Amino acid sequence: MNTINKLMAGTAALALSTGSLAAAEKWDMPMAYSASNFHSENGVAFADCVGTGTNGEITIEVHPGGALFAGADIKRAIQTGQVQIGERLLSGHQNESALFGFDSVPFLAPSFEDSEKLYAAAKPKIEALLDEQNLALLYAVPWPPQGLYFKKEVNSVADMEGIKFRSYNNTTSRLAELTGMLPVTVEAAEISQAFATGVAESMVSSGATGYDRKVWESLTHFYEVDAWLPRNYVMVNQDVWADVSDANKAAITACAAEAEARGLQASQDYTQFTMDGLAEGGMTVQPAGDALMGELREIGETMTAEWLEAAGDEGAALVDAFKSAQ
Ligand code: PCA
Repeated sequence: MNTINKLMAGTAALALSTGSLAAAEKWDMPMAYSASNFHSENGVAFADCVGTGTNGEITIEVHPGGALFAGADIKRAIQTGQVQIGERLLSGHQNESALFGFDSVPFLAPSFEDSEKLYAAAKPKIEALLDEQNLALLYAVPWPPQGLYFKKEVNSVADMEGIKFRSYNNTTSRLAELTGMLPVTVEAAEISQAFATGVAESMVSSGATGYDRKVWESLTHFYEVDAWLPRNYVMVNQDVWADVSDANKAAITACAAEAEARGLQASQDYTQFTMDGLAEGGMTVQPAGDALMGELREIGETMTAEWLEAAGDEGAALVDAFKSAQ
C-alpha cells in the first residue's frame, strides 16, 4: 500500500467507526414506580434486552420512582419527544379519552384471566388512540387486583364516611365520591409520605403497591376486593420509532413481547407474595366482608354505567367483544 492508499484506508476506517458511533442512540425511559416495583424491574430487564438485541445501537436508561418525570407527566413527555420512551398507567388519562379507562371499570374483569381477555378486546382501539397521539405501544402489564386500604376496620360503606382517600385516576376519585370519602390525588412515589403525614388515610390499590411503599407503617387493614386490574403501558415516540432500523425494530418488539409475558407472570406471582408481606408488616389482610362487597358492587354498577356513557359506542363495542370472548 502506498501512502495515499494507506491514508484513504485510514480515513475509511475512521468514517466507519464514527458512522457506527453516530448510529448508537441512548433513550431515556421514565417510570413512575419505585425501583423495587416489579414493573420497574421488568423495565430494566427490557432495557437490557434492547441493548443486547440491538448490539448496543440502542441503549435504554431507566429512570424509576418518578425521578425524571412524575407519573402524570410521562405520557406527554414521550409524545412531545422530551424522552424517547416511558411507562404510564393509561387510566390516568381518561380526561383525554374515556376508553383509556377500560381497565378500571369496577368488577368488569376482576381476575388475571378476564383482564387478559379484556385487554385483547381493547388493544386495537388503544393502539389506534395512541397512534393519533404520536405514540407506539410496545407492551402493557397489569397490576395485581385492586383492594382497599384503611387505618381502621371497615365493614360497610358507611364506615368510610369522611376518610381522606388517595386516588390515582378518575375512577378512583369517583369511587371516593360515591363512598362518601374525600379524594386526594397522590402519585405512588409519594404515598408513604402522604399516609405518614395524614394527607391520605386510605386508598384502592394492589398489594404490590402497599408492599413497595411499606404502608404498614401507617395503615392497618387491606381488604381484598378484586375490583379491577389497571395496566401500565410502555410507549415509544412515533418519530423516534420511525427512525429505528427494521432489524432493531424486530429486536425491540421481541424484547417487548418477552417483557409483557414476564411482567404478567411477575404480577401474578406478586399478588399473594405482597399480601403475605403486608400481613408480615402487621396488617390485617382479608377478603372484604359480604355486606361491604354487596355495597361496592352496587357502586360498581353506577360507575360502569357512567363509563359506558362516557365511552360511547366504542366502549360498548369493546365490552361486547370482551363478553363474547368469555
Ligand atoms: N398501583 C398503582 C396503580 C395500581 C396499583 O396497583 C398505584 O397505586 O398508583
